[in-house]
Amino acid sequence: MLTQDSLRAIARRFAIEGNITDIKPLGSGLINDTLRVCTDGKDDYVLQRINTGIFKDVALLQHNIESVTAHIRAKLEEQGVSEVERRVLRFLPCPETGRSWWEEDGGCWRMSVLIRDSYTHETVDPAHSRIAGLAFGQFQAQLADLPEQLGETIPDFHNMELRARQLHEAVNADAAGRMAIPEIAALVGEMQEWEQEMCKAERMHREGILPKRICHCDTKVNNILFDADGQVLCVIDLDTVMPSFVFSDFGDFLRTAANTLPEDDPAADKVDFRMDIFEAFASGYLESAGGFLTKVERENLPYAACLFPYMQAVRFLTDYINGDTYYKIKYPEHNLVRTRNQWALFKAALSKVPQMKEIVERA
Ligand code: GN1
Ligand code: MG
Repeated sequence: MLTQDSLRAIARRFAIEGNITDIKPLGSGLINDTLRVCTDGKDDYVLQRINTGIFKDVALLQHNIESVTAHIRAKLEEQGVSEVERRVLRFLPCPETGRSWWEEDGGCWRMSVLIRDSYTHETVDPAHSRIAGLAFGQFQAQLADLPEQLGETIPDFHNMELRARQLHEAVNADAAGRMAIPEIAALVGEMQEWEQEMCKAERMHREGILPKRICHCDTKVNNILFDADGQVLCVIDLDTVMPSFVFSDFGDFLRTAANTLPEDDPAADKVDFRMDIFEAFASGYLESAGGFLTKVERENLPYAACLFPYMQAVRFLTDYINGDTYYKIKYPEHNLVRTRNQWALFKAALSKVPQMKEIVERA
């Protein structure tokens, strides 16, 4: 990381108000570096170093984010919603370039206003899951009439066929020599048994029976800001907002919220898939998204709940086999521990599909 002085110099490239009093780490993302810029003025700010190894087209990334936030802001204003500034992110321009990002020494930075008195949570109870379901369904509904075209900031991000192919490539290259570990070879084998079934979304899309819509694509629990009363303020972490199947948002929320443990907890034998969380989230989501979902989308929500633990297990294992080149890790086996956890979650979810189907039909 850079020194305070260089960070402050970067922060001052943006149109912030007040004097900077401190800059310190914020949040727990696995991709970008996120900092809180404290000031003596009205607002604090969030400064992020964009991971350009992963988000290769920053202009496209920021175009998406600017279109989405402007569209949501306009809708909220039109609806006369109070405290609009707390319900949608605001990115700051750099006066020198007029752009919403700053490039320096190979780094690419952006800045948004920190939403005061907001909280993120790593876990949720059923009541909050319902609220989150309403929020993500509403987010998709709000973006249904976005006039701009959004590009894919990471092409084929949630395309399971691509993720499966990347696993095969990692296995063949065996860059870190990890295929010699019996557990790894066994996990790869087990994952391949489910590959065809899990790739069914792409097949349905090719058959023309499954649309893409604008989705958030990273609906982890900790990407929602709540206020002190537990009401949803706004959805954050907009890097991956792009056209995708609605399964992305439904499945990725449950992947984090319905797991009895955090995604990197080593006690994989204690991982379970919480049906109370599923039921609450599905009821909220179907209430706000039910109006536009097709029959195929609706019927496949239980599949989505299995697909995301599966996809994440495949992605973590791929990264482990590649020698940990994508996700930030805190210790050498971190990606393997994550894989075991997500694989256990996938199996737990699979065993509950009949119950999930009943819940969706009833809702
Ligand atoms: C990454 O950076 P973060 O933690 O919000 C990843 C998601 C994964 C997640 C796993 C761009 O999100 O897709 O689900 O880690 N984002 C990207 O925790 O790959
Ligand atoms: Mg995040």
